[in-house]
Amino acid sequence: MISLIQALFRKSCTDPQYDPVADVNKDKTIDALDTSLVGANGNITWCQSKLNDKTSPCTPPPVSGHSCDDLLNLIALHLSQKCGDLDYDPVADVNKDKIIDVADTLTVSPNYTNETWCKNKLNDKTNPCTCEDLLNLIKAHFNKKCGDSNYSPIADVNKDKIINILDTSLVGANNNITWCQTKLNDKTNPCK
Ligand SMILES: [Ca+2]
Ligand SMILES: [Ca+2]
Repeated sequence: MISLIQALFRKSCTDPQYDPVADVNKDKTIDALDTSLVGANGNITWCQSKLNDKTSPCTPPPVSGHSCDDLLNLIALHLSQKCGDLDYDPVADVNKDKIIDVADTLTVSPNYTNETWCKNKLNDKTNPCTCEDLLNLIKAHFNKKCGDSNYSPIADVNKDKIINILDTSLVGANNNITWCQTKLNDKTNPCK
C-alpha cells in the first residue's frame, strides 16, 4: 500500500498515472496525507479493503438535469388541479390520471437523474381531459341551437344544429382523448 502511494506520489486527478486506489483519503491528490492515513490504520484487513476501493473522486457524480427540476416545479405549481380546473396543466399531470398530485411527483422521483426522460415528459402535451372539456362545453351550451347567441358549433358534436343529449351520448360512445381532441378542434358550423 505504502509503496503504491510512494510510486504515485504527488499525482493528482489530471495526471494520467493517477490511481484512485493510492488516493486513500480520496482528496484527488496522492500525498503524505495518504501515507499517514495508512500508518494510522495499518492493519492488513483495512489495507486490503483500501486496495479494493477503486472509487475515484475525480469523476463528478452524475448531476441531475434541469428538466427534472423544471418538471417537479411545474407539479408543485399546479398541485391538486384536476381536469376542468382553470389552472390544470396536462404537462404537470405526468401520469395523465387527470389530477396533479403526489402520484406525479412519485412518477418523477425514480427518473430524477434521467434528463432525457424528464425532457420527454416536459414536451408531452397529451391532454387526458379532452373528453371532460368537451362534455363541459356541451353542458355550458345545452339546448342551444342555430341562431341562439350562445350556440357553439364545437359543442354541437354531431353537427345537427342543436346541442343536446345526442351530443353527450356521442362523446360517451367515443370516449378517447384523441377523438375528443379532434372534436374540440372542429369548428365546422352546420348553421351556415
Ligand atoms: Ca396525475
Ligand atoms: Ca347536436
